[in-house]
Amino acid sequence: MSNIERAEVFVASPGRSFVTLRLTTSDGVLGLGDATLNGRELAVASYLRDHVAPLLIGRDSARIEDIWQYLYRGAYWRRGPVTMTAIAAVDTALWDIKGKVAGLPVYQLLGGRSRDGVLVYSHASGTDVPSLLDDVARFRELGYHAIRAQAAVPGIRGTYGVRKGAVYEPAATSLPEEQPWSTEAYLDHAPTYLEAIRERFGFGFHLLHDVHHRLTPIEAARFGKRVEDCRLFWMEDPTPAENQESFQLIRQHTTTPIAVGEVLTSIWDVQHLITEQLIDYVRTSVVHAGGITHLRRIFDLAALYQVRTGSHGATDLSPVSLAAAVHLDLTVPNFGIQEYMPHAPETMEVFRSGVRFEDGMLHPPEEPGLGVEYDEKAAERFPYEPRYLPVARRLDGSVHDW
Ligand code: GCO
Ligand code: MG
Repeated sequence: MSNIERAEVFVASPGRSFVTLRLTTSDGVLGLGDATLNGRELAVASYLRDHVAPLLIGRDSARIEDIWQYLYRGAYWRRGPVTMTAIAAVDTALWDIKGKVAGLPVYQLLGGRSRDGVLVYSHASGTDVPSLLDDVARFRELGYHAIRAQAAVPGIRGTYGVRKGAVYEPAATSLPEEQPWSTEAYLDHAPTYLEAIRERFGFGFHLLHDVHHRLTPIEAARFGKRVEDCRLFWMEDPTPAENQESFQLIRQHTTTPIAVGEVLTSIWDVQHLITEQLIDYVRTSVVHAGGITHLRRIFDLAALYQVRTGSHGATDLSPVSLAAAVHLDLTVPNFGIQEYMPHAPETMEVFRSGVRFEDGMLHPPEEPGLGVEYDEKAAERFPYEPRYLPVARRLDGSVHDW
Protein backbone atom coordinates (compact mmCIF):
# COMPACT_ATOMS: atom_id res chain seq x y z
CA MET A 1 0.00 0.00 0.00
CA SER A 2 1.30 3.41 -0.92
CA ASN A 3 0.00 5.97 1.55
CA ILE A 4 -0.11 9.73 1.20
CA GLU A 5 2.70 11.03 3.36
CA ARG A 6 2.91 14.73 2.46
CA ALA A 7 0.60 17.34 0.98
CA GLU A 8 2.31 20.60 -0.02
CA VAL A 9 0.64 23.69 -1.46
CA PHE A 10 2.67 26.09 -3.61
CA VAL A 11 1.46 29.57 -4.54
CA ALA A 12 3.48 31.53 -7.11
CA SER A 13 3.04 34.04 -9.93
CA PRO A 14 5.25 32.99 -12.87
CA GLY A 15 3.46 35.11 -15.51
CA ARG A 16 0.09 34.41 -13.87
CA SER A 17 -0.81 33.24 -10.37
CA PHE A 18 -1.01 29.50 -9.79
CA VAL A 19 -1.80 27.31 -6.80
CA THR A 20 -0.31 23.82 -7.06
CA LEU A 21 -0.84 20.82 -4.80
CA ARG A 22 1.90 18.20 -4.59
CA LEU A 23 1.23 14.89 -2.85
CA THR A 24 4.04 12.53 -1.93
CA THR A 25 3.44 8.88 -1.10
CA SER A 26 5.31 6.65 1.35
CA ASP A 27 7.10 5.16 -1.70
CA GLY A 28 8.27 8.61 -2.76
CA VAL A 29 5.88 8.94 -5.73
CA LEU A 30 4.87 12.56 -6.49
CA GLY A 31 1.49 13.66 -7.80
CA LEU A 32 0.55 17.15 -8.99
CA GLY A 33 -2.81 18.90 -9.04
CA ASP A 34 -3.79 22.40 -10.15
CA ALA A 35 -5.73 24.33 -7.48
CA THR A 36 -5.87 27.74 -9.19
CA LEU A 37 -9.03 29.80 -8.79
CA ASN A 38 -8.20 33.03 -10.55
CA GLY A 39 -8.48 36.06 -8.22
CA ARG A 40 -9.34 33.85 -5.21
CA GLU A 41 -6.10 31.87 -5.09
CA LEU A 42 -5.45 32.06 -1.36
CA ALA A 43 -8.94 30.85 -0.46
CA VAL A 44 -8.23 27.50 -2.13
CA ALA A 45 -4.66 27.38 -0.76
CA SER A 46 -6.04 27.74 2.77
CA TYR A 47 -8.87 25.24 2.16
CA LEU A 48 -6.25 22.71 1.09
CA ARG A 49 -3.60 23.47 3.70
CA ASP A 50 -5.87 24.01 6.68
CA HIS A 51 -8.82 21.71 6.02
CA VAL A 52 -7.90 19.01 3.49
CA ALA A 53 -4.19 18.18 3.91
CA PRO A 54 -4.63 16.84 7.48
CA LEU A 55 -7.37 14.50 6.22
CA LEU A 56 -5.18 13.03 3.52
CA ILE A 57 -2.14 11.95 5.49
CA GLY A 58 -2.00 8.17 5.87
CA ARG A 59 -4.71 7.43 3.29
CA ASP A 60 -4.16 4.87 0.52
CA SER A 61 -3.31 6.91 -2.57
CA ALA A 62 -4.81 4.22 -4.84
CA ARG A 63 -8.37 4.88 -3.58
CA ILE A 64 -9.16 7.84 -5.82
CA GLU A 65 -12.93 7.40 -5.90
CA ASP A 66 -13.20 6.86 -2.15
CA ILE A 67 -11.11 9.94 -1.39
CA TRP A 68 -13.27 11.96 -3.79
CA GLN A 69 -16.46 10.79 -2.07
CA TYR A 70 -14.93 11.42 1.35
CA LEU A 71 -14.01 15.01 0.51
CA TYR A 72 -17.30 15.78 -1.29
CA ARG A 73 -20.00 13.82 0.53
CA GLY A 74 -18.21 13.66 3.84
CA ALA A 75 -18.13 17.45 4.20
CA TYR A 76 -21.18 19.32 5.43
CA TRP A 77 -20.64 22.16 2.89
CA ARG A 78 -20.75 20.95 -0.67
CA ARG A 79 -20.01 22.38 -4.11
CA GLY A 80 -18.95 25.93 -4.92
CA PRO A 81 -15.76 26.94 -6.74
CA VAL A 82 -13.42 26.88 -3.71
CA THR A 83 -14.43 23.39 -2.57
CA MET A 84 -14.57 21.90 -6.06
CA THR A 85 -11.17 23.35 -7.02
CA ALA A 86 -9.60 21.95 -3.85
CA ILE A 87 -11.12 18.50 -4.46
CA ALA A 88 -9.99 18.73 -8.10
CA ALA A 89 -6.39 19.29 -7.07
CA VAL A 90 -6.39 16.21 -4.83
CA ASP A 91 -8.10 14.09 -7.49
CA THR A 92 -5.73 15.17 -10.26
CA ALA A 93 -2.68 14.49 -8.08
CA LEU A 94 -4.00 11.01 -7.26
CA TRP A 95 -4.48 10.17 -10.98
CA ASP A 96 -0.92 11.36 -11.58
CA ILE A 97 0.30 9.03 -8.81
CA LYS A 98 -1.77 6.11 -10.11
CA GLY A 99 -0.27 6.53 -13.56
CA LYS A 100 3.26 6.61 -12.19
CA VAL A 101 2.66 3.53 -10.02
CA ALA A 102 1.17 1.66 -13.00
CA GLY A 103 3.88 2.91 -15.37
CA LEU A 104 1.21 4.29 -17.74
CA PRO A 105 0.19 7.71 -19.02
CA VAL A 106 -3.10 8.78 -17.42
CA TYR A 107 -5.08 8.51 -20.69
CA GLN A 108 -4.36 4.76 -20.69
CA LEU A 109 -5.93 4.44 -17.23
CA LEU A 110 -9.02 6.28 -18.54
CA GLY A 111 -9.66 3.72 -21.28
CA GLY A 112 -7.06 4.61 -23.88
CA ARG A 113 -7.25 6.74 -27.01
CA SER A 114 -10.56 7.46 -28.71
CA ARG A 115 -8.82 9.76 -31.20
CA ASP A 116 -5.38 10.61 -32.59
CA GLY A 117 -5.05 14.04 -30.99
CA VAL A 118 -7.01 16.75 -29.20
CA LEU A 119 -8.44 19.49 -31.46
CA VAL A 120 -7.81 22.90 -29.91
CA TYR A 121 -8.82 26.50 -30.50
CA SER A 122 -6.76 29.53 -29.68
CA HIS A 123 -7.51 33.25 -29.36
CA ALA A 124 -7.16 35.80 -32.13
CA SER A 125 -7.87 39.37 -31.12
CA GLY A 126 -7.43 42.92 -32.36
CA THR A 127 -7.79 46.50 -31.27
CA ASP A 128 -9.54 47.06 -34.62
CA VAL A 129 -10.79 44.90 -37.49
CA PRO A 130 -7.58 44.99 -39.64
CA SER A 131 -5.42 43.92 -36.66
CA LEU A 132 -7.91 41.15 -35.82
CA LEU A 133 -7.75 39.88 -39.42
CA ASP A 134 -3.93 39.88 -39.23
CA ASP A 135 -4.11 37.90 -36.00
CA VAL A 136 -6.48 35.35 -37.54
CA ALA A 137 -4.00 34.99 -40.45
CA ARG A 138 -1.21 34.39 -37.93
CA PHE A 139 -3.13 31.61 -36.16
CA ARG A 140 -3.96 30.03 -39.53
CA GLU A 141 -0.23 30.00 -40.33
CA LEU A 142 0.54 28.43 -36.95
CA GLY A 143 -1.67 25.52 -38.01
CA TYR A 144 -4.79 26.07 -35.88
CA HIS A 145 -8.01 24.56 -37.26
CA ALA A 146 -10.17 26.51 -34.82
CA ILE A 147 -9.87 30.16 -33.79
CA ARG A 148 -11.76 32.32 -31.32
CA ALA A 149 -12.10 35.93 -32.48
CA GLN A 150 -12.62 39.03 -30.31
CA ALA A 151 -12.09 42.69 -31.24
CA ALA A 152 -12.24 45.91 -29.28
CA VAL A 153 -15.55 47.72 -29.50
CA PRO A 154 -15.02 51.16 -31.11
CA GLY A 155 -15.36 53.99 -28.61
CA ILE A 156 -15.25 51.63 -25.60
CA ARG A 157 -11.95 51.61 -23.71
CA GLY A 158 -10.37 48.23 -22.92
CA THR A 159 -12.70 45.56 -24.32
CA TYR A 160 -12.25 42.32 -22.35
CA GLY A 161 -10.71 39.43 -24.28
CA VAL A 162 -8.50 41.61 -26.48
CA ARG A 163 -4.77 41.06 -26.11
CA LYS A 164 -2.67 44.12 -25.35
CA GLY A 165 0.90 42.78 -25.60
CA ALA A 166 2.43 39.52 -26.78
CA VAL A 167 0.74 37.48 -24.02
CA TYR A 168 -2.97 37.53 -23.21
CA GLU A 169 -3.17 38.80 -19.61
CA PRO A 170 -6.55 40.11 -18.52
CA ALA A 171 -5.72 39.99 -14.79
CA ALA A 172 -3.16 42.73 -14.79
CA THR A 173 -3.74 44.92 -11.75
CA SER A 174 -3.55 44.48 -7.97
CA LEU A 175 -7.08 45.85 -7.62
CA PRO A 176 -9.77 45.23 -10.25
CA GLU A 177 -9.67 47.81 -13.03
CA GLU A 178 -13.10 49.18 -13.98
CA GLN A 179 -13.89 49.08 -17.68
CA PRO A 180 -16.84 50.63 -19.50
CA TRP A 181 -19.35 48.45 -21.34
CA SER A 182 -21.97 49.21 -23.97
CA THR A 183 -24.19 46.37 -25.13
CA GLU A 184 -25.50 48.48 -28.01
CA ALA A 185 -21.99 49.22 -29.34
CA TYR A 186 -20.97 45.56 -28.95
CA LEU A 187 -24.06 44.23 -30.74
CA ASP A 188 -23.52 46.66 -33.62
CA HIS A 189 -19.85 45.77 -33.98
CA ALA A 190 -19.19 42.07 -33.20
CA PRO A 191 -21.22 40.58 -36.09
CA THR A 192 -19.39 42.79 -38.59
CA TYR A 193 -15.93 41.48 -37.71
CA LEU A 194 -17.09 37.85 -37.63
CA GLU A 195 -18.50 38.40 -41.13
CA ALA A 196 -15.25 40.09 -42.23
CA ILE A 197 -13.29 37.01 -41.08
CA ARG A 198 -15.49 34.65 -43.12
CA GLU A 199 -15.31 36.95 -46.14
CA ARG A 200 -11.54 37.10 -46.05
CA PHE A 201 -10.65 33.53 -44.99
CA GLY A 202 -13.70 31.45 -45.98
CA PHE A 203 -15.18 28.53 -44.07
CA GLY A 204 -12.26 26.07 -43.99
CA PHE A 205 -11.72 26.39 -40.24
CA HIS A 206 -13.82 26.65 -37.10
CA LEU A 207 -14.67 30.14 -35.88
CA LEU A 208 -15.66 30.74 -32.23
CA HIS A 209 -16.70 33.79 -30.24
CA ASP A 210 -16.95 34.45 -26.48
CA VAL A 211 -19.72 36.77 -25.27
CA HIS A 212 -18.44 36.62 -21.65
CA HIS A 213 -21.98 36.62 -20.16
CA ARG A 214 -22.58 40.19 -21.34
CA LEU A 215 -26.02 39.87 -23.00
CA THR A 216 -29.59 39.34 -21.82
CA PRO A 217 -31.36 36.29 -23.29
CA ILE A 218 -33.21 38.27 -25.96
CA GLU A 219 -30.05 40.19 -26.91
CA ALA A 220 -28.19 36.88 -27.16
CA ALA A 221 -30.98 35.51 -29.36
CA ARG A 222 -30.62 38.52 -31.66
CA PHE A 223 -26.86 38.10 -31.80
CA GLY A 224 -27.02 34.34 -32.51
CA LYS A 225 -29.57 34.89 -35.29
CA ARG A 226 -27.59 37.71 -36.85
CA VAL A 227 -24.37 35.64 -37.09
CA GLU A 228 -25.95 32.39 -38.33
CA ASP A 229 -24.40 32.76 -41.78
CA CYS A 230 -20.93 32.90 -40.18
CA ARG A 231 -21.56 29.29 -39.09
CA LEU A 232 -19.87 29.73 -35.73
CA PHE A 233 -18.57 26.60 -34.01
CA TRP A 234 -20.09 28.21 -30.91
CA MET A 235 -21.09 31.42 -29.18
CA GLU A 236 -19.82 31.12 -25.64
CA ASP A 237 -21.54 32.26 -22.44
CA PRO A 238 -24.14 34.37 -24.23
CA THR A 239 -25.88 35.19 -20.94
CA PRO A 240 -25.16 34.37 -17.26
CA ALA A 241 -26.13 30.76 -16.49
CA GLU A 242 -27.70 31.33 -13.09
CA ASN A 243 -31.24 31.32 -14.45
CA GLN A 244 -30.82 28.40 -16.79
CA GLU A 245 -34.37 28.48 -18.15
CA SER A 246 -33.45 31.68 -19.94
CA PHE A 247 -31.46 29.64 -22.45
CA GLN A 248 -34.76 28.32 -23.78
CA LEU A 249 -35.49 31.77 -25.10
CA ILE A 250 -32.17 31.89 -26.97
CA ARG A 251 -32.80 28.41 -28.38
CA GLN A 252 -36.23 29.44 -29.74
CA HIS A 253 -34.59 31.99 -32.00
CA THR A 254 -31.28 30.67 -33.25
CA THR A 255 -29.37 27.60 -34.41
CA THR A 256 -25.99 29.13 -33.51
CA PRO A 257 -24.48 26.51 -31.16
CA ILE A 258 -24.03 27.49 -27.52
CA ALA A 259 -21.15 26.70 -25.11
CA VAL A 260 -21.45 27.25 -21.35
CA GLY A 261 -19.77 26.07 -18.17
CA GLU A 262 -16.35 27.59 -17.48
CA VAL A 263 -17.63 29.08 -14.20
CA LEU A 264 -19.77 26.06 -13.27
CA THR A 265 -18.26 23.54 -10.91
CA SER A 266 -20.37 20.41 -10.51
CA ILE A 267 -22.68 18.04 -12.34
CA TRP A 268 -25.60 19.62 -10.47
CA ASP A 269 -24.74 23.03 -11.93
CA VAL A 270 -24.91 21.80 -15.51
CA GLN A 271 -27.64 19.17 -15.14
CA HIS A 272 -30.55 21.31 -16.38
CA LEU A 273 -28.55 22.83 -19.24
CA ILE A 274 -27.61 19.35 -20.43
CA THR A 275 -30.81 17.39 -19.88
CA GLU A 276 -32.96 20.13 -21.46
CA GLN A 277 -30.47 20.35 -24.37
CA LEU A 278 -30.06 24.07 -23.84
CA ILE A 279 -26.36 23.94 -24.75
CA ASP A 280 -24.24 22.15 -27.34
CA TYR A 281 -20.87 22.20 -25.56
CA VAL A 282 -20.12 21.94 -21.85
CA ARG A 283 -17.08 23.98 -20.79
CA THR A 284 -16.46 22.66 -17.28
CA SER A 285 -12.79 21.97 -16.62
CA VAL A 286 -10.67 19.49 -14.64
CA VAL A 287 -9.50 22.17 -12.20
CA HIS A 288 -12.80 23.86 -11.39
CA ALA A 289 -15.19 20.91 -11.60
CA GLY A 290 -13.82 18.37 -9.15
CA GLY A 291 -10.96 16.84 -11.11
CA ILE A 292 -10.79 14.03 -13.66
CA THR A 293 -13.17 11.82 -11.65
CA HIS A 294 -16.03 14.32 -11.55
CA LEU A 295 -15.49 15.86 -14.99
CA ARG A 296 -15.72 12.41 -16.55
CA ARG A 297 -19.09 12.00 -14.85
CA ILE A 298 -20.29 15.33 -16.31
CA PHE A 299 -19.07 14.34 -19.77
CA ASP A 300 -20.90 11.00 -19.55
CA LEU A 301 -24.15 12.76 -18.65
CA ALA A 302 -23.57 15.17 -21.56
CA ALA A 303 -23.04 12.24 -23.96
CA LEU A 304 -26.58 10.97 -23.29
CA TYR A 305 -27.93 14.27 -24.68
CA GLN A 306 -25.45 14.67 -27.55
CA VAL A 307 -23.79 17.57 -25.79
CA ARG A 308 -20.06 17.61 -26.54
CA THR A 309 -17.11 18.77 -24.46
CA GLY A 310 -15.24 22.05 -24.86
CA SER A 311 -13.25 22.58 -21.69
CA HIS A 312 -12.02 25.93 -20.48
CA GLY A 313 -8.25 26.23 -20.98
CA ALA A 314 -7.22 29.86 -20.58
CA THR A 315 -3.78 30.70 -19.17
CA ASP A 316 -5.12 30.99 -15.61
CA LEU A 317 -5.45 27.20 -15.67
CA SER A 318 -1.97 25.82 -15.03
CA PRO A 319 -0.04 23.43 -17.30
CA VAL A 320 -1.00 20.68 -14.84
CA SER A 321 -4.67 21.28 -15.68
CA LEU A 322 -3.93 21.41 -19.36
CA ALA A 323 -2.11 18.07 -19.27
CA ALA A 324 -4.95 16.47 -17.29
CA ALA A 325 -7.46 17.89 -19.79
CA VAL A 326 -5.53 16.48 -22.74
CA HIS A 327 -5.36 12.99 -21.18
CA LEU A 328 -9.13 13.04 -20.56
CA ASP A 329 -10.04 14.66 -23.90
CA LEU A 330 -8.15 11.96 -25.74
CA THR A 331 -10.42 9.29 -24.28
CA VAL A 332 -13.97 10.70 -24.02
CA PRO A 333 -16.34 9.63 -26.83
CA ASN A 334 -18.21 12.96 -26.94
CA PHE A 335 -15.15 15.20 -27.09
CA GLY A 336 -15.75 18.44 -29.01
CA ILE A 337 -12.79 20.80 -28.68
CA GLN A 338 -10.27 22.00 -26.08
CA GLU A 339 -9.37 25.63 -25.41
CA TYR A 340 -5.62 26.24 -25.57
CA MET A 341 -3.62 29.41 -25.04
CA PRO A 342 0.11 28.83 -24.81
CA HIS A 343 1.42 29.86 -21.37
CA ALA A 344 4.01 32.59 -20.84
CA PRO A 345 7.69 31.49 -20.91
CA GLU A 346 7.97 32.19 -17.13
CA THR A 347 5.10 29.77 -16.50
CA MET A 348 6.85 27.07 -18.51
CA GLU A 349 10.07 27.57 -16.51
CA VAL A 350 8.17 26.47 -13.41
CA PHE A 351 5.97 23.77 -14.96
CA ARG A 352 7.86 21.35 -17.23
CA SER A 353 5.19 19.77 -19.37
CA GLY A 354 5.46 17.17 -22.10
CA VAL A 355 2.18 18.26 -23.75
CA ARG A 356 2.90 18.88 -27.43
CA PHE A 357 1.13 21.02 -30.10
CA GLU A 358 1.19 19.80 -33.66
CA ASP A 359 -1.04 20.58 -36.64
CA GLY A 360 -3.82 22.19 -34.61
CA MET A 361 -3.93 19.41 -32.03
CA LEU A 362 -2.47 18.73 -28.60
CA HIS A 363 -0.85 15.42 -27.73
CA PRO A 364 -0.25 14.09 -24.22
CA PRO A 365 3.16 13.09 -22.89
CA GLU A 366 3.74 9.33 -23.12
CA GLU A 367 5.54 9.07 -19.80
CA PRO A 368 3.77 7.60 -16.73
CA GLY A 369 1.26 9.87 -14.99
CA LEU A 370 0.34 13.32 -16.28
CA GLY A 371 3.83 14.10 -17.58
CA VAL A 372 4.30 17.45 -15.78
CA GLU A 373 6.91 18.44 -13.18
CA TYR A 374 6.87 21.39 -10.80
CA ASP A 375 10.19 23.16 -10.27
CA GLU A 376 9.82 24.70 -6.84
CA LYS A 377 13.25 26.35 -7.00
CA ALA A 378 12.27 28.15 -10.20
CA ALA A 379 8.93 29.09 -8.61
CA GLU A 380 10.74 30.92 -5.79
CA ARG A 381 11.82 33.51 -8.34
CA PHE A 382 8.14 34.40 -8.92
CA PRO A 383 6.57 35.25 -5.56
CA TYR A 384 2.79 35.50 -5.39
CA GLU A 385 1.29 38.86 -6.36
CA PRO A 386 -2.49 39.29 -6.18
CA ARG A 387 -4.01 40.26 -9.54
CA TYR A 388 -7.62 40.73 -10.51
CA LEU A 389 -9.76 40.65 -13.63
CA PRO A 390 -11.48 43.90 -14.54
CA VAL A 391 -15.04 44.78 -13.51
CA ALA A 392 -17.43 46.09 -16.18
CA ARG A 393 -19.66 49.13 -15.70
CA ARG A 394 -22.34 50.32 -18.09
CA LEU A 395 -22.02 53.82 -19.50
CA ASP A 396 -24.35 55.09 -16.75
CA GLY A 397 -21.91 53.81 -14.11
CA SER A 398 -23.85 50.73 -12.95
CA VAL A 399 -22.15 47.36 -12.56
CA HIS A 400 -22.61 44.94 -15.47
CA ASP A 401 -22.48 41.14 -15.50
CA TRP A 402 -19.22 39.33 -15.73
C1 GCO B 1 -12.17 31.86 -21.78
C2 GCO B 1 -12.46 32.66 -20.58
C3 GCO B 1 -11.34 33.49 -20.17
C4 GCO B 1 -11.61 33.89 -18.75
C5 GCO B 1 -10.40 33.77 -17.94
C6 GCO B 1 -10.61 34.28 -16.56
O1 GCO B 1 -13.10 31.60 -22.50
O2 GCO B 1 -11.02 31.49 -21.93
O3 GCO B 1 -13.67 33.37 -20.68
O4 GCO B 1 -11.14 34.55 -21.04
O5 GCO B 1 -12.13 35.16 -18.71
O6 GCO B 1 -10.04 32.43 -17.90
O7 GCO B 1 -9.39 34.37 -15.97
MG1 MG C 1 -14.97 32.18 -21.83
